[in-house]
Amino acid sequence: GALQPSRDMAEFKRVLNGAKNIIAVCGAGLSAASGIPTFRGAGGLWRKYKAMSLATPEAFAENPSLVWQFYHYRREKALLAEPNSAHDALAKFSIPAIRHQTAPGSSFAIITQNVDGLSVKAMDRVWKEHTQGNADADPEANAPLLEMHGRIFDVMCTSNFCGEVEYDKASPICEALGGTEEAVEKNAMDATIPKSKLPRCKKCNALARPGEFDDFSLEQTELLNSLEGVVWFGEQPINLDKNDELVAAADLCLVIGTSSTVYPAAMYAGLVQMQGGKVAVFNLDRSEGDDEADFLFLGPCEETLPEALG
Ligand code: BJW
Ligand code: ZN
Repeated sequence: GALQPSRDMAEFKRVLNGAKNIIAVCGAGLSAASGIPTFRGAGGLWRKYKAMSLATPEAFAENPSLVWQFYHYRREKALLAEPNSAHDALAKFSIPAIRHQTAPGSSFAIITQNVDGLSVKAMDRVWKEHTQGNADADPEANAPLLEMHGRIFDVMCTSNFCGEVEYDKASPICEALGGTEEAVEKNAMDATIPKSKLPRCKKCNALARPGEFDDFSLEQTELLNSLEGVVWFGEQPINLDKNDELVAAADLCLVIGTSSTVYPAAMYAGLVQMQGGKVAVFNLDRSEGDDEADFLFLGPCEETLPEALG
């Protein structure tokens, strides 16, 4: 990496102009301006409970009520949220005709750790606006969006033998969780909802967890083996092979709104640099490893990113 990251936007734009394979590695700070609390750092939600201690299979096994309140709270936030100008800037940049004005001939992919679905929402809207009437315009083919930690609206059966997963935007997800948001805000979670009143599998009535699986085309046995929750510590992030491919090909890595403390996402920038590529960090504050970056743009990414990519 550089001795001192550059803060020079004009210089960044020259690097962008010469980049061939660009990836964006995103974290909770990308959605902060949309009203979704981050995990760590200023405005991080969890004072009483550390997010790290809630986002684990062990925490869920020990106190599913507590973990469900955490997820219910965030589901409700995500339901109300709209993409902000940083999501929109990335979505616009995913359209080749737009991107190729600043980065001619380049490819682009978004790897997000966020489970809120806001990047998908931004992509849907921006692609519709810019490709009116062209049914062939396929965002996935042009700019993959990888939600490596899953999706918060997926709800998965905890029974190994069932395999039921539903995309469920119900608000509240179950009666007992309805209205518990306020207690979460006040740091007064009363995590004593009995299992029988927490979300249950619609097929076999076992306890359900926030979850998803990543490939609808798999055969049944493979399917059962590939079941994923929203990805908790110790669990395998989704579609890692695809991430690895994109990272291996990248010559420019944008690191956006992440503390860069959670692996494997936290190591992608370093890998890109090791193969000779450049790294540009967009973060409100200093973050892990940013002194190694080639560029560092401190400030709200909803302001810095539209400028950098526009
Ligand atoms: C703004 C802003 C604004 C605010 N503008 N910026 C290697 C070394 C050491 C440990 C490990 C290792 N490999 C694996 C591990 C273990 C573990 C790990 O990383 N532990 C660390 C704590 C050390 N990793 C795992 O267990 C992962 N699994 C794995 O590696 O499996 C391997 C495997 C392979 C094959 C088979 C089996 C296994 C899984 C990690 C799962 C993380 N899960 C969570 C919850 C997801 C669901 C949910 O959302 O609830 O993911 S935890 C939480 O952290 C969530 C986030 O996606 C993730 C990262 O957080 P993020 O996005 O960086 O947010 P914050 O809050 O930390 O930072 C926000 C930033 O934004 C701050 O910097 C602010 O300044 C900034 N900001 N406003 C710009 N407006
Ligand atoms: Zn089930």
